[in-house]
Amino acid sequence: YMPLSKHDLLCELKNRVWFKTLPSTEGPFKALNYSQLEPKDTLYQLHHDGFKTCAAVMNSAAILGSNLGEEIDSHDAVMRFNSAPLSEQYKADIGAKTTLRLMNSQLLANPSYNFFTDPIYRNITMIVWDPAAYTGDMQEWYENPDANFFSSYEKRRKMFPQENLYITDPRFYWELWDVLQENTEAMIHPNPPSSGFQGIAIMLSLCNQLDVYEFLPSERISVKCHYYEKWNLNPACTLGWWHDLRAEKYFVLRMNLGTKDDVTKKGKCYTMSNTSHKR
Ligand code: NCC
Repeated sequence: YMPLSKHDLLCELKNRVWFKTLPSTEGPFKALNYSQLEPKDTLYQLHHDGFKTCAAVMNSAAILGSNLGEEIDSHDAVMRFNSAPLSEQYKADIGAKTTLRLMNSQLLANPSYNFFTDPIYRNITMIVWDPAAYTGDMQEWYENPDANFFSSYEKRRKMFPQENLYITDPRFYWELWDVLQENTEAMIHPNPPSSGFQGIAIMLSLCNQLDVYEFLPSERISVKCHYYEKWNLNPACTLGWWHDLRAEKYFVLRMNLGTKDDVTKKGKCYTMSNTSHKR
């Protein structure tokens, strides 16, 4: 085990981890005619010029009191995660702009998230992922996803054909997992990386500069889980359990080109990607 330099870690992510959406011409998705159903443009056709500056904003409660809203909104593109709300009461700390939203499949499968009615899921690019087996059997996955989201996807695509809603090809996050494991001294859990870490990898393929907020916890770190849930107290939200967040966060810290002060005061890490890929 030889720790890589900042630059080499970033190169590993850029060269070995390729974000891709569902192969609509493979297995069950071919039979189901998903190529008719999926958005006309791929994610990289849609955002073909890439972005100069991007922000990825985690759902951590530690962002409360940060007053980073304006700074976050000043980026060309902002990625948010899962059900992260955008109401007026949080605006000063988290901003109001969303360009992309990365969601796990629970958001579509469980009606309590109001995926079909909540305006936070409108007029933005959305990507949904579901934990599939490492072996990558698409038929098995379609028949037995972790959360039953395929029917919601199909319904939503028919409802809003103009919308840009994508499903992640599981091979993407397993490639990311491989790179994470190879660059972590200990064995990590054999589960897909968290939405935040997946989002960082996606944004690095779209952005020249990426600022990540409250993935590396700031000095506002607490047992509170999300900025939008007062009584969800659980240190595992920040430190990890099902997802190996410690490995993910240490990886991001090792790529960080910003100052120590930005991490402690703002919970901010930054990376430069120079070449945004056109795929
Ligand atoms: O909590 P979650 O994560 O939605 O968070 C999105 C990203 O922010 C990071 N985070 C969050 C809170 C915190 N205190 N510190 C953080 O660093 C997370 O690590 C994550 O990268 C997920 O990754 O999809 C996850 O989703 C939730 C849950 O499904 C959704 O919030 C919808 O309710 C999972 N929690 C549970 O299933 C109970 C979580 O394990 C992973």
